[in-house]
Amino acid sequence: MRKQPIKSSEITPESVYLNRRKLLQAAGISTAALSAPAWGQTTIAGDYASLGELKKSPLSTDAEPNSFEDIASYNNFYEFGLGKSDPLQNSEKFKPKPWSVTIDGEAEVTGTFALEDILKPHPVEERIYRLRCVEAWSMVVPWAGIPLGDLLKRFKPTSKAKYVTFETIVRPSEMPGQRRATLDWPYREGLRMDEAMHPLAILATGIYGRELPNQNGAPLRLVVPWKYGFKSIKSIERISFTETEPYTTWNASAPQEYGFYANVNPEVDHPRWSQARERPIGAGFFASKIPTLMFNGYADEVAGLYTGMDLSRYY
Ligand SMILES: Nc1nc2c(c(=O)[nH]1)N[C@H]1C(S)=C(S)[C@@H](COP(=O)(O)O)O[C@H]1N2
Ligand SMILES: [Mo]
Repeated sequence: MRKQPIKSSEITPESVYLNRRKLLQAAGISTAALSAPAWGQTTIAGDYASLGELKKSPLSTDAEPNSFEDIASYNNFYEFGLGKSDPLQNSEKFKPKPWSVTIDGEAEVTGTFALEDILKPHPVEERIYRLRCVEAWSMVVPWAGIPLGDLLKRFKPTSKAKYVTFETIVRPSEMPGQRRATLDWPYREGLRMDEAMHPLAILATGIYGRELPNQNGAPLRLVVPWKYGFKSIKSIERISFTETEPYTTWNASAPQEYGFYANVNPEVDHPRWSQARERPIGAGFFASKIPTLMFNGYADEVAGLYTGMDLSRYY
């Protein structure tokens, strides 16, 4: 009897698999499209409006980005269902335009603003970041976005503003996942003020130089590259400044599994699996996992935010 699970190398040697993928790519065949169900929604970059010339950010990783198809067809967005292809399949009816964002809490400037108006003063940059999901997969995404801190400062947070929280829109008529209580809607996430002001944190409005697909969080989503993906809340309609640590959806649903901080940390395991390695999406299911880096590769930039904190306790 076979005691060990079948090794991937016995089924499809990695090199053969990768070469097959390269051959298909060279022939102009998208491997994502090949694996998409025949009846399903597909997605191509050309369906989305271009954002024009973007400033390239020196804060980008030099890792090779995933394809547009990978990024826009393998998603976590529970408002549209729990499966990775559900957000693409079920988000077609979602209307990200027109959009407004409410700013409230501990700030001098509060109110509800049209999205165009709050974004207007900020030049959009391209930031290539690795998104590391708590489920131990990752992908590399060329985001288009603006530094979060630059936008927040315009609302003049008061000295009482110690945290900033974000809420996803609630629209069950367009978001079928919200018709069931799979999470406590609205999806909520938060950052400590100094984290929110860090130049690496951005609000994204696009991928691959084009408007955000619905399944990636149109029209506005957070991206915090040193934290697990669940912090990067999608389709934001409210931003609040608070004095105390805010309620956050995943932390409230399973506090032993999802901390408030959610910093990528290969040394602190999830209670049900190791966080030491990750599976890059798009490399093929049988490709080797790669090591996860402390703070997702940004230890030099962000470790100072957590000096003196026990990261196994504040996970
Ligand atoms: N509103 C909302 N935001 C969300 C989620 C969600 O279910 N709802 N999933 C999170 C998780 S777990 C991840 S890994 C990222 C995935 O972003 P992507 O689909 O653009 O790769 O979105 C995050 N933001
Ligand atoms: Mo995630």
